[in-house]
Amino acid sequence: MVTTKGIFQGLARTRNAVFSRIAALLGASEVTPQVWEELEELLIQADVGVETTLALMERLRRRARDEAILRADRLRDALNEELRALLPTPPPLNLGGRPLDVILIVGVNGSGKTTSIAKLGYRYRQEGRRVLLAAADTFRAAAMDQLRIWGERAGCPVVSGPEGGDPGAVVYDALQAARSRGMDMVIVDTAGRLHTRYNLMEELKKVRRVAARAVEGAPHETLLVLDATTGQNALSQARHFLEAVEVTGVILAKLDSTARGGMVFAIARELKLPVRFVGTGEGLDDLAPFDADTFIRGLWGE
Ligand SMILES: Nc1nc2c(ncn2[C@@H]2O[C@H](COP(=O)(O)OP(=O)(O)OP(=O)(O)O)[C@@H](O)[C@H]2O)c(=O)[nH]1
Ligand SMILES: [Mg+2]
Repeated sequence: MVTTKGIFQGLARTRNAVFSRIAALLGASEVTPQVWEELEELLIQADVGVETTLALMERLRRRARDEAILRADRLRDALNEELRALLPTPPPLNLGGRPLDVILIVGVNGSGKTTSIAKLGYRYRQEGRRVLLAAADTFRAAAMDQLRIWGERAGCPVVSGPEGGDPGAVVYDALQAARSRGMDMVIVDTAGRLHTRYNLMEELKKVRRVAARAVEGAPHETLLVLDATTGQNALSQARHFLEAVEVTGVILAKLDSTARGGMVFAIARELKLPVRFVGTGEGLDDLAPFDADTFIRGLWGE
């Protein structure tokens, strides 16, 4: 049996390294200039991002003035509200209600794409979906083998092609195979090499075109996997993807390995993308659907 780690446990490092210090800081009786200064520093440490931190600080200062906030515990309540306001609740994922859902997974190499795909496949299979995985990362034979192994564990068949082959052809084959085998969901793994960024982005566009021609409206979701341990770098990488392909949401992998959970706020504010899932470990069960209230309570340890 695999253990289930929710967002709460996934946030242990962020909570212990940063938010417990913010809680301690804002447990103090009075809001002093030093409290403001330290709060700003701690938010940046949590990888909320400079831009988002400055915007938050400005809103908090204004509220402190307008609402005559003098006590730090009231400032903490205001911070909580402002953090929550940064995470609007998105509409449900655009999945279900059609014969075949197609999810495209993109992201730089090593970010956690293949692992996240296995976890997603496992999760949807448990919900009774019939899930097929497409190994469109044809650049490395090892990448396809890795997906095949994960697919076996997750109970999802995998369609791949020859090493170095056309990723578009793999997607085409996978969609045909899904139809003929009565599957109702295909999750597509893609390559993530940034040093050939131009080719990568052209490849992703082609994969999308192939999917769109084969299945109406596909891909129905394009999820960008970001490695939470890389903090603000992940955001700049994300921007390159957003320039080239339409991304509908984020999977934030490796949240358990980092104190940078504050990234979620920067992703929402600066990329305008909803975080849909977070990775909380290396097991099949270590993927939690993102929920803003649970996330924020998890930061404070509530
Ligand atoms: N702790 C932890 N590790 C993770 C998580 N997600 C992925 N990993 C690890 O991160 C490493 C890279 O994951 P992959 O899924 O291979 O990443 P990828 O994006 O497919 O990489 P490429 O195929 O090389 O582009 C692996 O060692 C995974 O076990 C997570 O949520 N938590
Ligand atoms: Mg991979």
